[in-house]
Amino acid sequence: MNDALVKKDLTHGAWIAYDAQFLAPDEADAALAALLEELAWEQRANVVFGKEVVQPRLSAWAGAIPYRFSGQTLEPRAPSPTLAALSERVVDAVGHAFNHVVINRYRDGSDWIARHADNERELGYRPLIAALSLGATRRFELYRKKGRRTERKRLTHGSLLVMGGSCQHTWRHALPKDPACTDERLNLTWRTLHGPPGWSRDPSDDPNRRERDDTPGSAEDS
Ligand SMILES: O=C(O)CCC(=O)C(=O)O
Repeated sequence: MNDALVKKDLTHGAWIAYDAQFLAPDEADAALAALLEELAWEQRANVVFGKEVVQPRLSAWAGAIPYRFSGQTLEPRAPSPTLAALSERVVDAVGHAFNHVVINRYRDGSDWIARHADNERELGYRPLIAALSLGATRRFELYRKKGRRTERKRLTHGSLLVMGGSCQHTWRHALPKDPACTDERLNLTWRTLHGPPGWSRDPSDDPNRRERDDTPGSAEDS
């Protein structure tokens, strides 16, 4: 990871790293305008207990492998030119071979994403997730799965946040509504899919259970 990404340890081997100025303001402005224009935006639905629930945001994506989460599948899609260029920069900065990106478009503060973890088996053990924010500043929250520990971060235009270690197994994250926010925001999250939906290196091994049971905590962890 490059030095501009400042790392902070959470609990139980989870960490985040943040670079507020990953893109210069003019680069971030240009990327935002280009992505709004280039991408094919959809309002998709999750399937929860057999019922379709329309997502409170728009989305787009790119990757050569289908990605299934929340009861829906994102079929393979080629990246737009701006997305391809941003992917190269993120791969370089983080030093990790990401191969899939999901873009969430929050039209204003009434769009949001609920608490969840990016922990599908095909993301493997301790996945790295890199998230670029463009547009309005919004409050991002992380919550320890057990206990009450919370971490809040204001994600600004052009910033890059990386989540790593056990973060997707021992913590959840969300972008809550913000009634005061009237502007649009894009968030691009890069991941590495090791295989198609349901892939696992060892089908008897559930990384989420392994982390819950085995991850040592320090005296300050809750
Ligand atoms: O918009 C954000 O900052 C969070 C997005 C997110 O959690 C996700 O795409 O999994």
